[in-house]
Amino acid sequence: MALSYALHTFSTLVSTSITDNRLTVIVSEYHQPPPASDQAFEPGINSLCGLVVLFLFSHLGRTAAAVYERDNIYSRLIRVNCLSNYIVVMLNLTNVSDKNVKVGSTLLLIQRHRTITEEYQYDQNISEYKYSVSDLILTKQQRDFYEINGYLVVPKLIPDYLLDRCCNRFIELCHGKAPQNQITMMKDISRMKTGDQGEYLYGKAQDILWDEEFYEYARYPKMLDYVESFIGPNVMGMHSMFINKQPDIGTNSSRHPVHQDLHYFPFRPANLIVAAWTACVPITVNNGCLYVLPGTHTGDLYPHTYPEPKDGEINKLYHELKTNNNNDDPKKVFLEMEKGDTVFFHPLLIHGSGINKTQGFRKAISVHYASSNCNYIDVSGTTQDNIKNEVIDIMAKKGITDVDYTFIWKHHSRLIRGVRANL
Ligand SMILES: O=C(O)CCC(=O)C(=O)O
Repeated sequence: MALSYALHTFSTLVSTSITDNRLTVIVSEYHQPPPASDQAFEPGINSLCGLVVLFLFSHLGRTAAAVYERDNIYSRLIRVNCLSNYIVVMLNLTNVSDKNVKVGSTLLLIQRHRTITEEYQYDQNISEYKYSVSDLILTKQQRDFYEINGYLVVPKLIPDYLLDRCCNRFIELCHGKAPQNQITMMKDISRMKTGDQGEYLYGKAQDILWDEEFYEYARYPKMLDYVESFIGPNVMGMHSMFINKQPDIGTNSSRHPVHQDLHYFPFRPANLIVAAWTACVPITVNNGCLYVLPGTHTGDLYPHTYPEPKDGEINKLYHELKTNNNNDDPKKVFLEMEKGDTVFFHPLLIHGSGINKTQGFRKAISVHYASSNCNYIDVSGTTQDNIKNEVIDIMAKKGITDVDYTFIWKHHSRLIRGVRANL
């Protein structure tokens, strides 16, 4: 059926709205007789008038809907799909007075509500998507941008109240007022020497997925819709942290040197892994925003090691790309973000963050998601050997010996959506 005709079929689209996972569509005045050339359409009735209200639940792209009928139209939902910038709703219409009389199938195209700004430029025509699996929630512009650049900023994705709860939980943890359970509290190397306490001492809370406050962030449905678009429906949280970048005391320890996250991960394929990183406060170049090198996700995983001491003090496990001459790279893009803005990025994307030159705390929260269809790999003898051995040594110092690297990952990870497969 020609789309133009399909659009014609419902002559008036009264309104559409999307809240969370619910799409409400109100259409009225179904009255167009079908064109004679359309063989698929068996009219039965020449003119129908009425009002159809659809409530589509769950995730767009999957069929799950309740259809409300009014007047003389009985409508049954056949399919809902996302196509480029449109939501496509396919209905089967029947005369309500005689449900056996088939009126016909109808395609309804609804311009997608743009929750995302349209400012992203994309100047390449992508014929085959490699770094994302579906357009469940992504517009074409967003998907193309991620494919080309390896990252995507979604403005205001996470609500303030949720981030405030995470910030409060971090402060409670800093003061021993919340159960630590699986969480590791990481101290800033420079602040350890000054005898600071609380928020001034702790730079990070790691492995936070089993804390119910932080978990609300990790499982936020709209964020998972984005994650699912990148890696598919079986979503595991593999690595998680709340990052508190303290004011730098002149040692540069607040920087995060340039690196690729895949260096840390003993699972593949890389394309089924994505990071989500959300600003909990306004983040600028001045307080040490993230920077990225667009397009580097299409390259290899490079060797990493600790930076030179001359570059300043460095926190534990903060490895740097060995061939680090990227600091003055003209392609470097600084991601200044508002509270709630979220950047998704590929694990091969080269990135880092700057020094906090302000007197405030730069706070962010992040989860690395992977498809549970990924597989663990043995990184022995690869460029990842050094990080594996270092993590195993840290565990041994805590009294946990005879465990392999994958055990540690299995222990901290959590299934968040879909089913658990290999990880
Ligand atoms: O939050 C930051 O400053 C850096 C985070 C980062 O680079 C990472 O988690 O890979």
